[in-house]
Amino acid sequence: MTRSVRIIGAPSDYGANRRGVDMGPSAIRYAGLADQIEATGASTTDAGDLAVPRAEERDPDRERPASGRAKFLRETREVAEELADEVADAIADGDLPLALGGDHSIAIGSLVGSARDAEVGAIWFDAHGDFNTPETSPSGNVHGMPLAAALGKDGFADMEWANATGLREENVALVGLRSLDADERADILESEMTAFTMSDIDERGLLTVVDEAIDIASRGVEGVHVSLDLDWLDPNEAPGVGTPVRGGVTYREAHAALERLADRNRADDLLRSLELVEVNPILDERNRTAEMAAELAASALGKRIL
Ligand code: B3U
Ligand code: MN
Ligand code: MN
Repeated sequence: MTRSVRIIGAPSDYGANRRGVDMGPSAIRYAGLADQIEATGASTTDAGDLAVPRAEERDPDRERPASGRAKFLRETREVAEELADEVADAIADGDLPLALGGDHSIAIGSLVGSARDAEVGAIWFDAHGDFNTPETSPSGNVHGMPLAAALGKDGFADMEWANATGLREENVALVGLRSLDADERADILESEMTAFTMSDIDERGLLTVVDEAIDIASRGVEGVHVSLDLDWLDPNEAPGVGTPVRGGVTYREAHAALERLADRNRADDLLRSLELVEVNPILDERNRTAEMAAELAASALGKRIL
């Protein structure tokens, strides 16, 4: 079980086109993250925030992919490299790293760091597939590409800063999908990843799907990275995100999913790193999406009523 958690803020909005997600780490801390986690019996330390220069001071196309578009690629790389070091250091010290976004492009750094000294799998709770490449992306926003980057797909094949994860598609499970771009959808179908849509959750039940996702992500590896995009939840529960999509999981389903993860972790010690991304306080209502993020972290780390 997790005994000590290291909070690492990654206030990057380079991967998203909505300003405000860079305030996510402050909002999640303000919502009582450390107290929530300590209620599970774990201790916390806070590594503070990575230094992330304001996007307005940067040229989004200073570093370009070979083809297509990936905005702020250079800045995304710099954040990823710093975050990877922080995450790997936390693990080396025996802590569980908890990265706070920031937009979902920070997952590249989390995954590289988590995988530095071990083989890992990944569970991706998200409305979106995050499997676009610079070629297929309709937006050029890297927060729609982190899985493709970490797996070294197409345009990311020669970017070692992003794909040095050893991650295998067979060990990736996406949960909660309901918004995919056309090419991204075809690429997910062609991949070896396992993608559970909201329809799968409706048909098979949430806990069945979550159990299968955990089995897939943990099979034959030493640990699992759990990436939680708050737009996984229905916008009624989590309005403070840049790209809300109707039809997401409820408050109770979200907690049930992460409580199941905590139970499985208690039994098998599989959780290696965790991240909470895409909280945008500007779009939020009285910080309740940040509160949701803090509460869900506690559920994932074993918080129980009785
Ligand atoms: N698939 C779209 C939209 C998107 C992906 N991730 C978020 N939004 N948060 C894209 O831009 O790649
Ligand atoms: Mn995402
Ligand atoms: Mn998303």
